[in-house]
Amino acid sequence: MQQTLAIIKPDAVERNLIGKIIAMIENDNFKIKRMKLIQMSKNLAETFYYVHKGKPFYDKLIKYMTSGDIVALVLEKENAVVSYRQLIGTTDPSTADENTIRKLYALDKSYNSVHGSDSIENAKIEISIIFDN
Ligand code: IDP
Ligand code: MG
Repeated sequence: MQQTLAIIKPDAVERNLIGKIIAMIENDNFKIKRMKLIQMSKNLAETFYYVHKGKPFYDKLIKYMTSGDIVALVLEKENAVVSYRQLIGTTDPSTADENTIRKLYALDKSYNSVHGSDSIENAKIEISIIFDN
């Protein structure tokens, strides 16, 4: 069984979408192995998004991810990393497939409601950043 890290981002928590998003995750047969609601510190957000440091959207991203509560989840399923990326859709909701979380709920490419790990290796790193702190 593979694991991936999911985050319900501040824009979605603020709009009371935790339940709807978790229902989509469970309906897609993921098992929730760990879950917590926190507000990310600047330090934690910078550690989590270190790969994006220097990109034009980096400062806005850190501000967004620390702006309110998030829900972090460790999800388990066969092929969890790819399967959850399919469930969330593309980064920009305007190009996301119908019935994906981002198509349904994301506001735009910046405030896109959810995070999902992009590889097995990054899933392990991200789970430890969020849950070993
Ligand atoms: P992903 O979340 O689909 O893996 P990444 O490229 O890893 O997308 O970017 C991380 C996050 O940074 C995105 O989810 C989004 O919140 C933000 N982001 C990415 N690209 C842009 C952009 O071009 N403009 C503004 N924000 C962006
Ligand atoms: Mg990414």
